[in-house]
Amino acid sequence: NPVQKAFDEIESRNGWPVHYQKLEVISQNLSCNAARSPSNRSLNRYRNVSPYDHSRVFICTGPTDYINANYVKVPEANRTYILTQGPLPQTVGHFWLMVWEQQSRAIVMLNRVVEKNQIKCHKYWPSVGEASLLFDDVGITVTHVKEEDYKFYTLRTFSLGRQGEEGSQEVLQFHYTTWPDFGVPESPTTFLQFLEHVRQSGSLCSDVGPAVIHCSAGIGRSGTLCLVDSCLELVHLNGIDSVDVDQLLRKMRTFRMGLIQTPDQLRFSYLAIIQGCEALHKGLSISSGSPAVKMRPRARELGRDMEDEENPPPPPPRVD
Ligand code: PTR
Ligand code: PTR
Repeated sequence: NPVQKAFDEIESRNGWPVHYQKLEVISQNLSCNAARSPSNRSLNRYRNVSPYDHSRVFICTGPTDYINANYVKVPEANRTYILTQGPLPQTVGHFWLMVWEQQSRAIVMLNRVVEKNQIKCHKYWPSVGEASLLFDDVGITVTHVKEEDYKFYTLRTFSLGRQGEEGSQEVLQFHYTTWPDFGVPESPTTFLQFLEHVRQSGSLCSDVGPAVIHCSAGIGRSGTLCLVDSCLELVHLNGIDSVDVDQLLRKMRTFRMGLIQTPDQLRFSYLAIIQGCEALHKGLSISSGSPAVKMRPRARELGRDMEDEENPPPPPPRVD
């Protein structure tokens, strides 16, 4: 298995920082003009994280055509993802309008609203039992339909509607609540269970609109998830020998800058790919067929997504 072989080789010489740095190249000559235009500047969460013009997602029927989001396309794996920053108070309407226009079936959120005592993302959805939220600037209404808690993530279902348009759209939000920024999940096992659940929902399939993947900047954690998912899909379609993890990451970085932010996130991607691969090889699903632990509704603490790292949820068990 070439991925395992590369992993062992890098691991044996403590080579992750150097290996990661060698990937950080290119793309500097791709323009980000829309992000820098005076009317759009306040729509970016971070000054150093901008969408490339060539792959940015346009909003077609809104007050602006701009959002800090890119398509990341991996046609050989039949995947197109939208990667975006965690919405700001002034971009929440734009965010939901993008989900509506793109007919996305799911939002995958990999950060918490508050991390290290700072707001990393505006809470853009209504809580359980709360009234629907109406975003006036875009005419979108978001209603909370249901919520299920798992040990390391929450799955919410929303219903979207738009003033003056027919019909409604059901959108799932898979919210992984235990992944620190610039860090990695405790083990690949729980992460693969999460990814398996996203995949089983059909939200990543090419017959529905692209899933919207975000964290705070929409590059580090989001990039990790997409790289692992695409590589495992390639393994499934063409076998492990067809997969060049580094090469695929380089390619994905031409769609959105900075995907995967640390050597350890890259190492974690390799680990998750290797573990998912072993399960596929045995004819199992990527998470070895072991389902995520579901919490009884009573066990849920209110406002968990507002919690910060002072009181993190219990760490996952180490299985590897
Ligand atoms: N200005 C921040 C920085 O470079 O530190 C931008 C940033 C923030 C980049 C978070 C990545 C971050 O992580 P993630 O993409 O996982 O939210
Ligand atoms: N927060 C990062 C930084 O400015 O250092 C964001 C970033 C990282 C931006 C890498 C671009 C990067 O380059 P590339 O994706 O082309 O390797």
